Formats: sequence, structure tokens, C-alpha cells
Amino acid sequence: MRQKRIALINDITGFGRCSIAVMAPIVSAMKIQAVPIPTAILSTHTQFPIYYFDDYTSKMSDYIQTYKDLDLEFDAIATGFLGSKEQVDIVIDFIKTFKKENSFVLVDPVMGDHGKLYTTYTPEMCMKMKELVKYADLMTPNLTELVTLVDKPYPLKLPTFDELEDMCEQLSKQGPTHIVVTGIPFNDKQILNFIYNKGEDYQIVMVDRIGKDRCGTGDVLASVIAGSYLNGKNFYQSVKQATKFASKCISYCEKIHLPHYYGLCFEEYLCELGEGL
Ligand code: PXL
Repeated sequence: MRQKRIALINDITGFGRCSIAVMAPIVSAMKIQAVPIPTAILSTHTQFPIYYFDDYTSKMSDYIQTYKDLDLEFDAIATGFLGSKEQVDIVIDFIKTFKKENSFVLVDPVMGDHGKLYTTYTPEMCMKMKELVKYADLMTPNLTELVTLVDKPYPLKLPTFDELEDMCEQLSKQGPTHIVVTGIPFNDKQILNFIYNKGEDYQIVMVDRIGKDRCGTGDVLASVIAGSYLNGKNFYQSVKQATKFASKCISYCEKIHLPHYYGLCFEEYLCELGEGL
């Protein structure tokens, strides 16, 4: 017997609480071994006015080769921020090598937010991201990422549930069985998370809107979902746990007036993630 193990293919960012710096402690708290595979190394994330960005593309294949030589096994693979279009091919090769019958792939298509793509995101990267979708079992796009992946413009008003379902169905036809569209602004007081499970009715998880949007929320959600799903919960339960945990962290950030781009103070509640496992 061994512990569950997840490969985290994502960037390492020093300050700002995103990606591996968030995902590794969160899944570890859920008693899962985290194996970081860096895509880039940044001093702060790209929402800061300045950041140092070291693209890791040219090193990734050698880094991964040792895992191939060691015949390592992973129960899950979670991908996030990718620093170049070549990385998508490296990630696809990783999935082809390491995904086993009982393992799953979670793709968080970190591309943009609020209707805009991140500055590091080129049109070629968008095209490549569509290739990665084919290998996903679970996906956690926000609305900006969902519309980009299904070639729709960012909507001027809140899409209807039927429209969301149609877009998810279109995305699901390319790969993922389970999709949660995270952080959709529903009204002044609430945020909608729209869950699509292939062949089933959609589900909704509403959460209170607490202050303004915070960078890194998607990373916290994706890690709790990955950890919870790997620990045997179903997708809905995993999303529920993730949104509840993120809300708690966001409330704390508001309480201490943390700047919105400093990420979520997940450390405050990390121990609670291991309870009841
Ligand atoms: O939280 C998503 C994210 C991850 N990694 C980097 C980012 C961002 C969002 O801006 O800049 C480097």
C-alpha cells in the first residue's frame, strides 16, 4: 500500500499564493503526496505590476524523463498555468505516459479572467489549450476560459443555465466528463458555480460574494476539488467542499484587509482539510 500521489504541472510562484505554492500544501493536508512539475518560475504572479518570469519549457522533458526511468505512478495529474505553447505537447506526452486506467486528469485552463486573457497568453496558446482539453477528465474553467475554449464571445450579461449547459456540453464532447464553471458573478450578493456532469442534469453551487474577486481563488478551488475527488468524493461533493473552504479563506482575507492580489490565506484553515478523512 502507498499514499495517493498527484502530479502538479503548474508554475512555482514565490509571492502571491497561486499554483503549486497553493496546490501542494492543500493536497498534502488532504493526505495526498504532491509531486511538483514546474512550468515556469515566477517571483510574483502576473497580476502584480512587476514579476520575474523564468520559462521552464526547455528543462521540463529532462525533468520528467527521470520519472519515466523510475517508472513512477500517479493517481492523478493536475495541470494549471502553462508558460509556452510547447509545454502543451510536453504535458500531453506526460499524460499519455502516466495516466492509468484508474487515474484522472484535472485541467484548470488558466488563461484569463473577467473577459480578458492573461498577458502571457498568446492566440497560439489558446489553440494549443484546446488540444489539452481532449485529455481532461475534470475541468475547472471560469467563464472567460469556458467561452474562449468554445469560441464564443464573453457575454455582456449572465448566461442562462441552458446556455451554460450548452457550452459545457460542447466542451465535454471534446474530453472532460465533469466540468465546473467557477466564480460566475450571479448578482451583487452571490457567486454561481455551474456543474456539468456528462449525461446528467446540471447542478448549481451558490456561494455568498465576499468582497471583490481575489487572485488565486481558482487555484484553491482546483486543489480542493482534485484532492477531494482523489479521496473518493463525487464531483459535486468535491466542488461543495472546495467552495466552502475558499469562502472561509476569503472571509479571513477581508477581515485582515489583504490586497486582492495577495491570494487566499488558506494557511489559516489548512488543518481542517485533513479532518474526517
Ligand atoms: O492564479 C492563476 C495564475 C497562476 N499562475 C500565474 C498567474 C496566475 C494568474 O494571474 O499569473 C503565474
